[in-house]
This record gives sequence, C-alpha cells and structure tokens, in this order.
Amino acid sequence: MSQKDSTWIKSTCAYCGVGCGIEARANSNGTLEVRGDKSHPANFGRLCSKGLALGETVGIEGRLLTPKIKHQFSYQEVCWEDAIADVASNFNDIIKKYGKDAVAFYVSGQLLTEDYYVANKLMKGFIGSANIDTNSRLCMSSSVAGHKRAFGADIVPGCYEDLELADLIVLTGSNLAWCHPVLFQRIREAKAKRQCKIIVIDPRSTPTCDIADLHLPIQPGSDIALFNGLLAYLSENHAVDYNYIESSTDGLDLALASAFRFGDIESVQAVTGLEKAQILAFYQLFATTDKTVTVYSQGVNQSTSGTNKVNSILNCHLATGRVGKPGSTPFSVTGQPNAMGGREVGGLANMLAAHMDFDNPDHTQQIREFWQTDNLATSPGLKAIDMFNAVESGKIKAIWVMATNPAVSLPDSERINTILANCPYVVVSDCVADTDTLRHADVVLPAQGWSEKSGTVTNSERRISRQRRLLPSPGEAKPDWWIISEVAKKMGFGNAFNYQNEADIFREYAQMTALGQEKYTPFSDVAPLTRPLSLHGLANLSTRQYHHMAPQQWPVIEYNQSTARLFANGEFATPSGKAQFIATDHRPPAMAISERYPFILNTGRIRDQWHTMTRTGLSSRLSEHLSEPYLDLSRQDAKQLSVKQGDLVKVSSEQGSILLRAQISNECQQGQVFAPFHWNDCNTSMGKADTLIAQHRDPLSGQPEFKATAVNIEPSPYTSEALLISQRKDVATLLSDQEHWTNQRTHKGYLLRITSQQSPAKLHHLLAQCLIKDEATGQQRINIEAEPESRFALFKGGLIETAFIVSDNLQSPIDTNSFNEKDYDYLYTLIGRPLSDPLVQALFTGKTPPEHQNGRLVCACKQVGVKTIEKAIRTQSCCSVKDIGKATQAGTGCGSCVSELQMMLDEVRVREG
Ligand SMILES: Nc1nc2c(c(=O)[nH]1)N[C@H]1C(S)=C(S)[C@@H](COP(=O)(O)OP(=O)(O)OC[C@H]3O[C@@H](n4cnc5c(=O)[nH]c(N)nc54)[C@H](O)[C@@H]3O)O[C@H]1N2
Ligand SMILES: Nc1nc2c(c(=O)[nH]1)N[C@H]1C(S)=C(S)[C@@H](COP(=O)(O)OP(=O)(O)OC[C@H]3O[C@@H](n4cnc5c(=O)[nH]c(N)nc54)[C@H](O)[C@@H]3O)O[C@H]1N2
Ligand code: SF4
Ligand SMILES: [Mo]
Repeated sequence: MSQKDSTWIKSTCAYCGVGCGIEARANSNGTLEVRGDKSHPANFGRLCSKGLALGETVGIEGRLLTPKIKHQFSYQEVCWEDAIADVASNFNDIIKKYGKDAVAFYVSGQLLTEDYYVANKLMKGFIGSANIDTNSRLCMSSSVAGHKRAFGADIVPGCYEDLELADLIVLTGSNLAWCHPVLFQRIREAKAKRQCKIIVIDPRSTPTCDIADLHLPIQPGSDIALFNGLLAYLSENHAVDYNYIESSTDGLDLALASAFRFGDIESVQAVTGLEKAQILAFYQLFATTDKTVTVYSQGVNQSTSGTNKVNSILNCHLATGRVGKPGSTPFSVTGQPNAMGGREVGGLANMLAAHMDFDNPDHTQQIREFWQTDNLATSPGLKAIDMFNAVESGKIKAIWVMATNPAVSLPDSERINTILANCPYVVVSDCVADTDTLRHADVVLPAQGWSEKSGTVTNSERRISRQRRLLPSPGEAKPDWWIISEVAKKMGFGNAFNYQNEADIFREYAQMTALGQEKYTPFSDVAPLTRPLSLHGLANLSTRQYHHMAPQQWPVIEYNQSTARLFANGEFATPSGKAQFIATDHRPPAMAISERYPFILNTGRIRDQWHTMTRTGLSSRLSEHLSEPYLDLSRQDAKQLSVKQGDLVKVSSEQGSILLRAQISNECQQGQVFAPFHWNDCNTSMGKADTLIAQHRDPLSGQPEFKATAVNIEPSPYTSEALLISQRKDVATLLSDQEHWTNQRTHKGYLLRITSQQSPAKLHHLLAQCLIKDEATGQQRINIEAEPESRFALFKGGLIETAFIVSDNLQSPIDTNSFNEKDYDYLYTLIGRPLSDPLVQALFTGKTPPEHQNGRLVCACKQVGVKTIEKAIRTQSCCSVKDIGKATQAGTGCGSCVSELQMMLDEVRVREG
C-alpha cells in the first residue's frame, strides 16, 4: 500500500468539548488530511473552522523536541533519563525537607483521561498530597459544584440530541456560535426544521444572537436575579410539576423564599436592566414549554457567584421536572476536549478519582486497597489560584505544569509570571517550544501533541471517544502518561506505575469506577445510582477492543452500551435519592466600578483561535479572521472617548494595563467592553487580557471572575505605524521596548504590525537598520522613502524575505467596518516572490491588482475576504447567505461564518437604504 493510499483513521478533534469525530490520513508529502466523521454521534460529519484546519497545525514548526534542563541562564538538551532523574530527585528532596504539601501539579483539560488518571494517582495516591488542580478550575468548577449540590454527583443529565428535540432552547452565558460551533449548527438546522424558539441571555450581542428569537442583554452578573424571578413566576403561575417536586426533590421552600424575597418583576428589572416585556416573554415561554433545554457556559461559571448561578438555573428545571428527559434538561457545555475526563478521574484538588469523595471513609478505604497504597491524601488540596498563591508564599516549592499555560490564562497574569519566576523548581510539559509559561521552566519536557498521542477523551454529553495516533511523534516527544509514570517509578513507586500502554491505564480506571458498585447487575437503560459514573462494561476490555472502541456515553454497564440520559426517572445520586433545590441570592460581581475605573471589562473567545494560540496560531487561515488583540466597545463610548475604529487604546485596571485595537460595534452595551484573552507575550508586546483580571473567585468552586473587571480606557496615540512581513518569526525581538507590536502567522511567514511614537521616517530607518544589521551583507534590497508611505524590501536569493510599509496611518486589518479597508492583503502573499512579480511591483507603486483585493478573511474554509463578499452583495445582488455562497463560496464550508455573512448583508442593506 503506498503512502497515498493510507486509510482514513478515526479520531476526535483536538479542541472544544463538543468532541467532534474526525477522520484523518497522512499524505505522502507529510501533510495530514482531515474530514468530519459521518458516523460520530457528536457531529455526524460536521466540523467547524478550527476542526477543518487541524491538518495545518501538526507540522514540526515550533515544536519542542528534546527534554531540557536550565543551568544558570541557559538551557541544555538532556536525555530522557537525566530529565526524569532530575524531576524525581528534586521532588523527593523537597518532600523530604518540607513535607508532601510542598509540591504541586497544575494540569489541564487537554490531557487525555489516561494522562490525567496517572497524574492524579501519583499525587493523591503516592506522594500523598491533594495538591493537584487543573485549568478546569477556571472553566467548569462552578458547574461541578452546582451539579454536586443539586444532583449529588457531577453529572450532565442530557445529550446533544436534546438540542434537536427541544421546543425552547435558552442559551445563557454561552457564545455557542463561536465556542461550540457544531452544536450551534445542529441547533440552527433543527430550528429550520421544527421552528423551536431560542432565547439568548448575554450582556453582549454575539454571533449566537443570529438565531435568537429573543435576546436578553442582562447586566453582567445578574443571572441569579433573572432565574430567581423565573422560579417565583413559575410558582405563582402554578407552572411547576407538583408530583415531581414531591417525589424527587427536597428544599423547594427555602429556594422559593429566596426567590420571592427578590423575585418580583420590578426587582428583576432593576438588577438585570431588562425591560419588563422582555422578562415576561422569557418567563411565559419557559413556563409553557415542556421541552426546554437551558445551555450554559462561562458567562455563568466564571463568576464570584458561579455556583449559585448554576443552581438558580437547576432550580427552575427541578421545579418543572425537566431533567434528563428527551428535549428537556439543563445542559452545562464543557470547554476543553477532555474537561469531562479530568473531572471523572479526580483532576480537581477537591475530588477523588471515579467520583469518589475525601469525606467518605468507604471510598478512601476502597481506593487504598485498589491502588495498594497507605499514603492516600486525606483532605482536599489547594485550588488553582490558592495553589499559585502558596507558591508565592513559599509553602509550595516545586510545581509541575502540564498542558496548560497559566502565565497567560490565570487572573493577574503578571503576578503569576513573577510567582513562577521566583518558584525554586518549575517543571513544564508542553508540545511547543515557546510559551509564556515555558520561559520560567527549570525543566522542560516534550510531550506528544494531538495527532501523535493516543487515549480517550469525554465530551460534554458524557461520550467517551478515542483520540488515535495519526502521525509519528517528532524528536523525543513522549506521551504525558509515560512521562508521569517514569517520574513515579524513579521516585520509588514502581509497582503502581508499570503501564505498558494507554489501554492498561484505561482498564484500571474503568475497574476503579466499579469499586463498591460490583453488586449492580448489568441492565440496559437504568444506571446504578450511588455513583452513576460507572464504566463496568469497559473494565475488562482487551487492548484490541480498546483500540477499536466506538464512542459511547457513560454509564457504560455493558461493552458498547451507551446511556444517553440520566435522572429521567427522578432518582438522583444524593443519599436520599432526591435532588436538592438550593436557595440562591443575587450578589453583584466583586469588581469596584469607580470614577477611576468606570467600564466593565468582559473577556472570552474568538471564533478561530484556541486559548493561548499555541496551535491555532500556526494556521494562517485561522489567524486572518481577527488578527490582533482588540477591545470591542460601543459607538457611544467610542465617541465620548474620542476613539476611532482601529485606534490603539490603553486599558487599565487595578492589576495593570495593556494596549488593544479599538473595535467599535453594536456588540457591547454602553459602559461595557469586551476583549479576547488569546494573545500573549509570544505574539504581542502588551496585549494579554489576564494582566487586568483580579483574583476574585467563587467561594464554593474557586472559579475566577473573568467576565467582570473594572477598567479605564484612554486613547493611546502613536505617530507612525508599519506593516512588516517576513519569513522570520523573530523580527519582533529586534525591536526596542518603545515599539508596540503584534505578530501573526501568515502564508509562508509572519505579519507584524508595529506602532511607534517616532516619526514615520525614523521608524522606517529603525526597521531598515535592524534588518540590515542582522542580515549578511551583500543582500539585495529596495528602499523607497516616500510620503505618505515609505516601503522597503529585503531579498534572499532573489526572493522577498522581509518587506515593510511605514506610514502615519495604516487602517486596521481588523476593521469590521471594513468596506473602507485599504488594500494591504497582497502583503500577506509577498514572501518568496521575485522582483519581477507584479505583486512585488505593487509594493513599490502602491497599487494593488484588483484580484488581490480580498480583505480580512471572513470565511476561513474557502478563504473569502470581506471585500470579495461585499462586492458580491453589491454587484451580484445577493439577497441571502445562500446567494453569497453561490457567488463567492463563502459560508459553504463549515458554516461558522454564516452569522457574520448575515450581519454583512444587513449592514449593506441599512447603508443602501
Ligand atoms: N473558538 C474557540 N472555541 C472554544 C474555545 C476557544 O478558545 N476558542 N475554548 C473552549 C473552552 S475551554 C471553553 S470553557 C468554552 C467557553 O465557551 P463560552 O462560555 O461560550 O465562551 P466565552 O466567550 O468565554 O463566554 C461566553 C459568553 O458569556 C457572556 N457573559 C459574560 N458575562 C455574563 C453574565 O454575567 N451573564 C451571562 N448570562 N453571560 C455573560 C459573554 O459575553 C460571552 O458571550 O469554549 C470552548 N470553545
Ligand atoms: N480572561 C480570561 N481568561 C481565561 C478565560 C476567559 O474566559 N477569560 N477562560 C479560562 C478557561 S475556561 C480555560 S479552559 C483556560 C485555558 O487556558 P490554558 O489551558 O492556559 O490555554 P492553552 O493555550 O489551551 O494551553 C494549553 C497548553 O498545553 C500545550 N499542549 C497542548 N496539548 C498538549 C499535550 O497533549 N500535552 C502537553 N503536555 N501539552 C499540551 C499547548 O501547547 C499549550 O501551551 O483559560 C482560562 N482563562
Ligand atoms: S466544534 Fe469545532 S473545535 Fe469543537 S470539536 Fe467540533 S470541530 Fe473541533
Ligand atoms: Mo475552558
């Protein structure tokens, strides 16, 4: 069989918690072809822009290839044996000297279940400390706490099909269109078929609102008031299920007392800022629609009242008996590909593996026997922020960070950088060579990444899918479970970590879920109730069966038998078997709005980037949709601040300040602004949103308040600006501290946008000089120092290696009002072209050939830009998104840009009357 004929291998997407199935095959030229898996129940063949671009992110560029140890100020490559010995001996020494709680692991929902299981087993079972926490603390911990309080276990009762069966879908605190795009597509298609109603609750007007029948732009943090009001309304209007409440729940009276204390419409109006008619429309629809699904995510979880927000939603579903029934359930959608798997194997500091608890002596005894250890941790460890604060105070002296980038993603990130810099011993396992966190590592360990590693992940609907190895791993990269097990063996825990492969680990974990539940006989659609998380049916699977395992939803009582829904019969995992109502009260976010910091900053995600961009940032397609760190603000605020589209603004909070491009739109309400948190010190000089965020967190879950920070905004004028393309990634390192820059991946190289307080002529000289100084002499170059734009190009072997344009005003490439955008997109494609090329000529004449006037990419799949679309709308009279698709192909790939195409259509219509 030739390479070209290699068969399609089934696996799971690397990114979000939808957990889409993919099929991939390696081509003889080393590339990876990826398509949606039509047989996977999460997506039935659909993929979003990020999933479709997976093949573009698996190259060797930027990969971490060998273990390294820091000596003084530089790193030395070492063999695995030395790296592992270093970690094991340093951990052992610190434990011996300062006790077991002086070490910690900070892990991630991007580890596979097998990696996660082994990390947890080592820390809690053998080191004997529970100081292992995960970035899921920042992500899902309020939902975990809310589920446990209401249902007795951390369980999502529903499944994706419910989104297609529902007559009403309430999307709250979720930008599903951009963050769970395939679920959004499934809902959009279902809506077209069955006309279900959709309500979006979000202070921002997001692309998700595109399918909404009603958008409730609530004040940040006011969800509890809204849902308490709903509970009161349901009760007053006898829209509750009395039988269900009686037989299946406890605690309604207290919850209602809270709700009524504050639940009249006027109070709800005052706190949420909504109009009475909007509130009533929502309440009436909820009351009268039996098949209602409420989907919620970070707008709910990432709050100082996150857990109570979750319970205020669950209360309304319990009151109406709508839990785990077809088309009728609350639905917490998870963020990371394996956020769920981590929760299952005890990745959070306050839980044990397999949903067992520290305070249950039966559980702890069973685990001791199962793992054959007498050193099991006896009480919960430190939650993420407390963990880093304990590093700061010196209580923790060694931390091992795996598959997460806390120097970017934790609140008050500058402080986290200082904490890591001062920590006596930092180990980081990652698959890329440079991240903000890696810069603080004493030991750097190269992990296999997506496409190389093999194991399982659990998605938002409890579905366990295999991630399979698709490509050989580069350099010395090893699976995370292997790295952890080798360290464990070297620390002296050999017998417990003698795994041959990932299947060994999975079997052990599946057996663990059955502990104390052996008496449950297999039955088809009713789950065991003490700990519904049971993988009985997978506890003895062969390695061959493991490798061929089809996606299945836990509990799995028999091999290949999925459970789609839980709790439908009204029996819960609490000791009484009844679900609990929880009394909740509205509390405003912890920030202090003042004259000094008058705006509310909301942070979150954009469509085509994943978190700190270590992988999506490698794809030029994904980097062109929104290419710079930006601040979205309302027209009114922009006017008052005298800020124009594309201006730089300084955003400051009590914690620090950053520079962002102003993006003026109708998304945010007056007084509120939004910034994505993806950019970091590796790709911009001053644009890391978490610099601004305080450490305020939910007292129950420990989840930080990422969605509400008091900030100030002021224009940050500059006198010159440059767009620079280069084959080289490190041009930014040649700049002085005086210049502000962002660096973006583009075709064959990088695009830097640089602003400066120097005059255009000075900036031009500065750039030209550092490029020439750094280059071998005798290189061909062209230098045009003209007004208003000066240009420069450096050739290598007759082909463009670096080129730039300097001016006092280059319009923003992220301009959404981009119909006026200047024609710089040809710059993206200049690298590697000879002098004779018409595009290179365009650099010097300043006139772009019309075929290169595409504009900012809107459709990442088909690479269609804003100008091409606008032209089609105007000249080919496109009246619908479908028409645009026919004319330009935009929107005909994954569909993630459909909302934006609709917005463009509307905008042109408004403009042209
Ligand atoms: N493209 C992309 N997709 C992703 C990710 C990514 O990095 N990029 N990350 C994945 C991960 S790990 C996660 S956790 C998920 C997150 O998925 P989401 O939770 O959908 O994403 P966010 O953008 O963080 O925030 C959701 C919305 O909450 C709103 N919000 C803010 N404050 C409030 C409030 O007080 N009340 C309500 N009701 N809403 C509020 C925000 O305006 C925002 O639109 O996305 C996953 N999918
Ligand atoms: N302001 C603000 N901050 C936020 C949020 C927000 O909404 N606003 N959201 C929070 C949420 S919900 C989340 S989930 C976090 C996410 O934040 P992080 O977890 O910090 O973000 P990632 O970029 O996903 O980091 C993953 C790292 O692991 C590496 N990696 C990838 N695969 C592997 C692997 O298999 N093995 C190893 N060892 N390494 C690997 C990647 O290269 C990358 O460096 O951010 C949180 N921070
Ligand atoms: S929705 Fe997109 S990012 Fe999420 S799993 Fe599916 S393809 Fe991947
Ligand atoms: Mo997340």
